[in-house]
Amino acid sequence: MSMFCYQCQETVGNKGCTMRGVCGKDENLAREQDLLIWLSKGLAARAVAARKAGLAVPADTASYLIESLFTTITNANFDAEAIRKRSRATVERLKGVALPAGLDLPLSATCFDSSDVAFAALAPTVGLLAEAEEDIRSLTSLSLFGLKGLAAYLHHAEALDAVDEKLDASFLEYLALLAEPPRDAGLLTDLVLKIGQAGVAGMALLDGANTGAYGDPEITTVSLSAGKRPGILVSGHDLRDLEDLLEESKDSGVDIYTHSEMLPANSYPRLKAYKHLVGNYGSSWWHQKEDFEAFNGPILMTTNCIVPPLEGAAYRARLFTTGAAGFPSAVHIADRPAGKRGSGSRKDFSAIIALAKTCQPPRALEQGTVTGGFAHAQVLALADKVIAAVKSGAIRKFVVMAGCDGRMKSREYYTEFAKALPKDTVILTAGCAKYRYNKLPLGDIGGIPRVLDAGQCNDSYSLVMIAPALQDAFGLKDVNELPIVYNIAWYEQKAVIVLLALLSLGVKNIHLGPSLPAFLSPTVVEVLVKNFGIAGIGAVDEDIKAFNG
Ligand code: SF4
Ligand code: SF3
Repeated sequence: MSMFCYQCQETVGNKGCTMRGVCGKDENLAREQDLLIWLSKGLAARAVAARKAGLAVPADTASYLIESLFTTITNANFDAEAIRKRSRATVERLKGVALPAGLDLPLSATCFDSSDVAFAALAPTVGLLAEAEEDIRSLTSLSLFGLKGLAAYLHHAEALDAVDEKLDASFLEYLALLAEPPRDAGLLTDLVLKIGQAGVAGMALLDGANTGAYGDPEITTVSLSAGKRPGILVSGHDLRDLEDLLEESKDSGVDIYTHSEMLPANSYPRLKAYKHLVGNYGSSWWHQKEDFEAFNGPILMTTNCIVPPLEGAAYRARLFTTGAAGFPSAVHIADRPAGKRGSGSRKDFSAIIALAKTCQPPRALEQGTVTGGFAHAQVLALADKVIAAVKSGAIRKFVVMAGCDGRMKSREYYTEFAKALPKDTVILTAGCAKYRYNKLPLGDIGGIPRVLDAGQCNDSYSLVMIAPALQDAFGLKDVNELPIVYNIAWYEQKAVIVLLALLSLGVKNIHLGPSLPAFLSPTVVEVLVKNFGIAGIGAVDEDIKAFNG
């Protein structure tokens, strides 16, 4: 075994990637990530200890660690050198946090040697398997992966100037705990639920940041066809990167298209006001080899999910990354100078715009439109209509089918499931899972589309908000009495924090697929089944019957 990673749904045999990741991560990158995570826990532990002792800690410590964790989520960053650089910077930060002598700290909090020799000796010893006891490893992995998802939300919020110091302090505290976790399943289960609560707060913070900056998403018909001008394709989740690019390219004669998780950007009033944001191109992340090849112009990856391009792929030279995303052969666009949104501080995307002008327009992949913009404000604006439809029996059930898409054949289940749902059912979705059914002709119920797309996985908060609003409207005591069922598709760690957030809110009987996470030990699964009614997925027709039972 030259590496071990089991953080995503595509892990080999639903056990673990031990030679090379299905995602394309090799053993070298896996070790660099293990080391960065280990040092990050150490820096968190040191910072928490220093604060307890009343000593100063650099104000940007949480922000720095949030970006470090985000960098290690599945398909975000394949640049081992960039990760190594970050590990070195973490060691420098460790040295910069003074502590009173005699404190008993974990080794990761006192690692002051960032030489290649020291790192080479450490890296193979600090991965997930360093924890030998299966249930402890399962609970600490669940906590770590939840924190990675939370880090993504907090990082996006911070890009829009939304920071919650209390939440940052909780993030540091929980990460610090993982540096030397308590060997007690009860305490670790509490930690998991606390991370879920922080997840709700983090999602709320990001929701406020997105809607504050760009307005509440509104019902929008998004074109899927290709125009005649050269284009730039923007993928990932970072809205401020998209805004910077839109602003800088507005008079360039180049069109901007969204890809995968950037599709919901088309529904924000202040983003769709840019006339050269012309629509969405292609499908979810794992189709990018075909989509990017056909696009002809430059592609900007603002976050996950990157599929490593093959050596000879023509689009390789057109691939750019920025922020937490990275790929060794791609040009990485540097961070913007410090400065709030609106201050004129922007990333410099001129190289991408210049390249686009030399490229052919995109080749048309499809025609038609999709409709989005059903975040909480828009759904609640339709509340009277929705409630009347439920009361009249026109809508009998809502099915939350949020989450991720992925390449596994077993995910065809979600297309078949959406097709087989009774016609009086409405799908609430968020995340790239939607691409399994958002282009199907599923129709509407009295003008309410049968697929209500709340946005990115980052917008899952909308789904969290809609349930209590309906609960109030129907005067129900328990959110679990609502005609809402949950059939969630997961792939990477942002889906983990969404799951923990839902559990912390008391949502029960969530179905999770296409497979249960490999990092859940049989005992942890047993606890989740007993306390929360968590289940996997089965055959489409049986699941439809069970959901409607
Ligand atoms: Fe394997 Fe997923 Fe880890 Fe990649 S991220 S190495 S596919 S478990
Ligand atoms: Fe998708 Fe990667 Fe999770 Fe944002 S883009 S939902 S998988």
